[in-house]
Amino acid sequence: MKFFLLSLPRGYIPHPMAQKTWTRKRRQKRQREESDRHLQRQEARKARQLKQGSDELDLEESDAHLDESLARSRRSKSSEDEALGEALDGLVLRYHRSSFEVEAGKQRFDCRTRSTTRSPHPDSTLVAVGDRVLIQPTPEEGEAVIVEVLPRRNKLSRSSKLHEDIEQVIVANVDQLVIISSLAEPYPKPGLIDRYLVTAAVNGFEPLICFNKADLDPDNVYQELLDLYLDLGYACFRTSADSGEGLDRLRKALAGKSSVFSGQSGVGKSSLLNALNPELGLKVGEISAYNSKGRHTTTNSSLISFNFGGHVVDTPGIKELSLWNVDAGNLQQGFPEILELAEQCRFRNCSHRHEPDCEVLKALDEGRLHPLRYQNYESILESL
Ligand SMILES: Nc1nc2c(ncn2[C@@H]2O[C@H](COP(=O)(O)OP(=O)(O)OP(=O)(O)O)[C@@H](O)[C@H]2O)c(=O)[nH]1
Ligand SMILES: [Mg+2]
Ligand SMILES: [Zn+2]
Repeated sequence: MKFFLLSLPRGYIPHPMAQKTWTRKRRQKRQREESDRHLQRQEARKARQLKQGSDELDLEESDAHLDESLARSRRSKSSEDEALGEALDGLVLRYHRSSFEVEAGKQRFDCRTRSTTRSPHPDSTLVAVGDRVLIQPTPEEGEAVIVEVLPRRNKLSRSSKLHEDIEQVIVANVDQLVIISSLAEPYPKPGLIDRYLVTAAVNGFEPLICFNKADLDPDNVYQELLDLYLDLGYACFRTSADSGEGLDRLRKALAGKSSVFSGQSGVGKSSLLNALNPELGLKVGEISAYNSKGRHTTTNSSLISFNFGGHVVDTPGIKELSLWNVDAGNLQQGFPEILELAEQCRFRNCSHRHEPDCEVLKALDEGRLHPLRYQNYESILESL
């Protein structure tokens, strides 16, 4: 149709109906192109936002939020040539609205990044909580610029929901990953626990599993689940921020270490931290705030020092953990019992799903491998 119209002789006056169709089609095409351009702009903005910082990502990102963050980064860009003070070593405590709170010596600075900020990790979140950085103060009291991000010892990452190929670093440089689950409101999600265990094994964290809200499970309904992880050799805790059960033991495991608390929203991460160290006064969800949709009370990760030594990063609740850097080859590191059985499989690269002489499938059949763990292994493998 397009070619037909284009090849018409000059001066040809189309039939009014044909003219109408032609104009409508041109308008539709223009609208389509405009909407494509809008989508591309939105995607690019989201990608930039994701690379900036790792927080607030579980929350629905409104366009207003993205616009605000862009306006701020423009503002910091306009002053890129201002005089800067001497470089200081700093630790990133918090990310909030495109600005990083950094501790350097005894001082705290409100820091921004620049287009020239150097980083050894070009393909991941530019600055994450827990990062060691070099900052240079600006003439503005209490403000500084992050000039360099130092190499990360390890990192708790996941792939971004919006862009699977972007690494989102939730926290960097911690020793222990404390997987917080609750025995009720919400009920434990073993699938999520196993995803965390895989992340911990692949990224070199010591995993601790904490089952909170023990006061809501007086009959020990989940004892079998706790025993399952205990038998596998993981450090497990049954705690209650309300009654104080298990807190002494957990405090001992955290003292002097750097840890991160992570888990679903509403499981009691912030409540537990307040109970462990009452002066913290972290904001917690209102009583019975939990509902099946989850409520995000903590909206930004922050690094907090314990009064009994060591520090911890309290993080916003997550709904799911999309694994980063995990493939069929290293997945079994999070399933040590499967890794051990795999040594006796006929094939070295056995996936333990359909291969002949598979020791894992045999163990599953004979009840030597817990079906829940096999089910989670298989479902993670399928999701990779
Ligand atoms: N019964 C009982 N309730 C608890 C316990 N710990 C926390 N809660 C309640 O659970 C709700 C959520 O607690 P938060 O500490 O805000 O949970 P969170 O994991 O920090 O949640 P996000 O910040 O949204 O990720 C609050 O109403 C707490 O009072 C507990 O051990 N027992
Ligand atoms: Mg919280
Ligand atoms: Zn096998």
